[in-house]
Amino acid sequence: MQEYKLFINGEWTGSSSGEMFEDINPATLELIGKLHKGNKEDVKNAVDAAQDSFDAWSSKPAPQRAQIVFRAARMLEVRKEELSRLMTMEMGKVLKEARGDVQEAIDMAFYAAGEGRRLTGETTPSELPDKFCMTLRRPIGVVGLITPWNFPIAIPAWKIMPALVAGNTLVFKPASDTPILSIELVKILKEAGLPNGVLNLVTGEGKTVGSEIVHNRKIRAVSFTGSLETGKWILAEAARDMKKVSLELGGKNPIIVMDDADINLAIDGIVWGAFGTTGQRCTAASRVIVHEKILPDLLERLIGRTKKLKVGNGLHEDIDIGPVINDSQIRKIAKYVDIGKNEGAKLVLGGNIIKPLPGYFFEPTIFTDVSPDMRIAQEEIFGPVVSLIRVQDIDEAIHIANSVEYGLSSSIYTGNMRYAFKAIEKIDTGITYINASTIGAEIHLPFGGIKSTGNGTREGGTTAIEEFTELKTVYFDYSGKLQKAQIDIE
Ligand code: UN1
Repeated sequence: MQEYKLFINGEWTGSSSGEMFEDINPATLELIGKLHKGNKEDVKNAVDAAQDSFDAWSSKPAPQRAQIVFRAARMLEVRKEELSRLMTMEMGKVLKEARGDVQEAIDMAFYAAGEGRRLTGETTPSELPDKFCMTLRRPIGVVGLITPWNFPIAIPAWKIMPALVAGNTLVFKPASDTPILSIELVKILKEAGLPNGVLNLVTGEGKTVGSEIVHNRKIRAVSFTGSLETGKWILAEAARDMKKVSLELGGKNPIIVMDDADINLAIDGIVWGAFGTTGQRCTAASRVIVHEKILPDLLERLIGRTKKLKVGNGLHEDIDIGPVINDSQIRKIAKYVDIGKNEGAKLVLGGNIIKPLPGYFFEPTIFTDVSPDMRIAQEEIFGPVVSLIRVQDIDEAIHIANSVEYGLSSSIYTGNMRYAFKAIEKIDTGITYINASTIGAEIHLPFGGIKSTGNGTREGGTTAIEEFTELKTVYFDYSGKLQKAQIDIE
């Protein structure tokens, strides 16, 4: 059985606790690796290594830093198929989606590498003569990264690649359900020429490793993707040291289907949005808000289509839906199905754990007659469960779309431009799709949400660099005399 160590100051290092934890394939329950369980001491060592390497790394010209990321992108391309298979075994998502996940990391690496030759600031005229004004970007310092299991390589890449190009040094804690993909990513970056100490990886529990990352005073920023509960805790704790925090948290993403929509196209989007990645995306479509005129027809066709989906081990190319990540997640999904039934929603398909299979498999599940205030229509389930809500018109649809705590993604199916633009203007989410599902974000556009989904930051796009830099404003006075802004103006 392969054993995986921590990566501190360029060395694979055993954890100081000597303890280990196991990585299980959720489709077969087979053990796929043993990992060192890091603790606070290990994080401190990682932080010290990151701090010691900061000066040299941040002084290296950005295009040269980016060159290392570019080389890593090319290595990821070469290893795409192998990494995708490993991801399906470790995380469970079907092979086609795992390839997409690796591709997203490749895209982000190439994109971030390009930023090495931009990292742009602004120049603007001064209000005074012989004075030059500009802004420039500086790295933040030692940055802590905490990533989830649902995108085992894409989300680490969203954070690591731009953070490195921007000149930061990193302490990285991957999710304990999917650490191996992160370890492979770190190996690639090392091989691509990343100097020792610039990227350090500590596997282990949130309550020790994650907590030390959040509390260590030498860490100046924390980037976290995960649950709302943990996100709130991080924000509150990190505030004590005035750390910069960026959060990507949950979603309760709606698809609105209007009466003029192309129903088959909408069903394609619902099935993909609700059941793709077994519903384990923060962008998953967990609510479908349907115009009453087309609801019966849509429901019948949706049930028909969903029944055809094959659940099983995602390594087999004919499988549509892989397993749920672990035991506690599958129990949580089953609990929400009970909650929905007790609240009076009508379960029209699925609702059960699939028993004869050894792994954590759950039937794709559809509820109808869901009212917007039910818990299944409000809380993030993170599983293959979708709730249908009936509405009479566009205004009611948008009102219900907005009636949740989260604000990540949303979608509307319609041919009517008035409806489409209303949705763009009025839906309170960071992302809105027209005639496409709630998932499918591309890395060169900002990704993130409003309300309880985040704290105002965005990942990807030009905002990827903003997340990992601080601005400096520079006034360069070459007049040779004292000039006072505001006061010297006549
Ligand atoms: C997430 O669910 O955590 O748009 C990220 C998408 C993916 C990213 C999802 N490209 O669904």
